[in-house]
Amino acid sequence: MVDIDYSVYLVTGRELVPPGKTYADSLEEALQGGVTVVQVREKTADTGEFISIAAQTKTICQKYYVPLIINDRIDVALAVGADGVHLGQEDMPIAQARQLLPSGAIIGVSCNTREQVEEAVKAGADYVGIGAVYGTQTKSLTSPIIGVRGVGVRLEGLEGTGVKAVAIGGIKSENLWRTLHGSVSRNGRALDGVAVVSEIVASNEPKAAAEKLSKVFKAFQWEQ
Ligand code: TZP
Ligand code: MG
Repeated sequence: MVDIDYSVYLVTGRELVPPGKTYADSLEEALQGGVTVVQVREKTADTGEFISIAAQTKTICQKYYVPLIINDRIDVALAVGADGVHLGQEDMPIAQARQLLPSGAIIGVSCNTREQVEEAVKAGADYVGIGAVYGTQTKSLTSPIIGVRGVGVRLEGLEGTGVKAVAIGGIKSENLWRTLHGSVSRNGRALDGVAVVSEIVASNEPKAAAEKLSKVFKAFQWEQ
């Protein structure tokens, strides 16, 4: 199986796309700027709409050889032949999702606590989404904000495993450097990527926004 590059992980938010830009244009510009994974997150669409947005997203992602992940919905992932799913703590357990998805499918899990990270590892997740790191306008949070040190503590739960980690929640190019540095665990485990919604989607220049994130991430990796 190919190694996934999680470095600049875009989570969609169609309602945040600025007026005058379409969802498809915004997404394509973001991919041109260096987004490496796309997750379609749809909290308001009905199933039919969700499938059609996911299918449209897949067509665009394929042009850039970027994997497509579907938030919450195994059925939507199967319907469009996505590369994987992202599950919340309240969604289907990983073991069941694995049984339904084709072999090699990517499964990611949202984790707020270190215990949740350890559970996700045991259950066979491919990656964890750790957060929220900072406050965010994009989602009304139901779990505590953990801060960069909090991310580091959760990364300790991944040491010695092949499970990847991205951080999410309020990440911007302005805070990316300190987010990456401040979250390295005591034993040197670092993030594999950062997931953002508004920093890219709400931008009038999604390409430049993605480029900035990508550049900072590459500089960080170079140092590791
Ligand atoms: N999960 C935790 S925070 C968040 C999600 C989906 C939203 C992050 O959005 P933004 O705009 O990057 O802060
Ligand atoms: Mg969910």
